Amino acid sequence: MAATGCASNEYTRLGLPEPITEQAERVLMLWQGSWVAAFAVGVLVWGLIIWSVIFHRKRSEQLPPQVRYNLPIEALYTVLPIVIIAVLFYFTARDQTYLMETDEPADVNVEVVGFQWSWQFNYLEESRAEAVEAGREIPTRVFSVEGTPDDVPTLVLREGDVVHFDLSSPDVIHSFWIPAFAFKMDVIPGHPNEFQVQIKDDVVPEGEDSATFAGRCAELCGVDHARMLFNLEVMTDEAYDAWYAEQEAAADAEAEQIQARADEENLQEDPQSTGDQVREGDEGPQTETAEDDESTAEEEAGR
Ligand SMILES: [Cu+2]
Repeated sequence: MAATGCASNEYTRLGLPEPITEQAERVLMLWQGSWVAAFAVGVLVWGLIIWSVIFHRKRSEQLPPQVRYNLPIEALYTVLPIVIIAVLFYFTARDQTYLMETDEPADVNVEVVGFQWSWQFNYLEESRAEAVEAGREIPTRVFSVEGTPDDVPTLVLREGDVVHFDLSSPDVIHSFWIPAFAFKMDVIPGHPNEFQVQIKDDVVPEGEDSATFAGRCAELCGVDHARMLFNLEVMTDEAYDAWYAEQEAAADAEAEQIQARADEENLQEDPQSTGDQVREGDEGPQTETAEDDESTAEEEAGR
């Protein structure tokens, strides 16, 4: 079973989806290893039961010798489960440490914002930890992909990339889950979570630009929880570069537009303030002096 496990087909994966990250590969090994261990224990127990049933059936009316307190057997009953649990614990702890590692320099940093009820993927120049280390409070955002329950967002990643995820939520606890990662992590307001994956090299089928996978929220977070879906699109080098450049250009264009609009509003504001002065002047020479004094007083109080 362990040998066929390496072939990784639908049956040997024992219910897990095909892994698309190195980390998911490790999760699959742990999953299969646990089943092999459980199956071995099962075979032993079933074997002993069958052996007892066949070779120690009731043969006469005579009561068999009554024994109790067989010390070696009692010790075995205690020691064996401890050994089994210790082995499972060792591999679980070892793999958990590996899955939570974030030391490797990432090719891309994505901030995942889970909100009621969709997702926002912010592509960053650096991870949150790197920004804090460099003395900046928040990392610089390159562009952003935001979805709604009706228009599910697509997280785009590149084959072979090390991807760093920073998770955050503005409202309640969500859970960021991509089944093909064999991994999910809670998205908790006020508690920054992070993890990294290495996307495998052979995710996109030969001759195609990308492969699409499902993503969802795995934490009941409110009435529209079931609509918190998203897609993961893993692209080839070329397709990803083109997509990334397009997003960057769109973000730049939008920023320019916002800047232009802000400039326009500033220009409009100036004549407005002149208008106020004109109106004050219209009210007559007596009140003008009084109001001028008042406004000077207000200004000083404001300072
Ligand atoms: Cu949610």
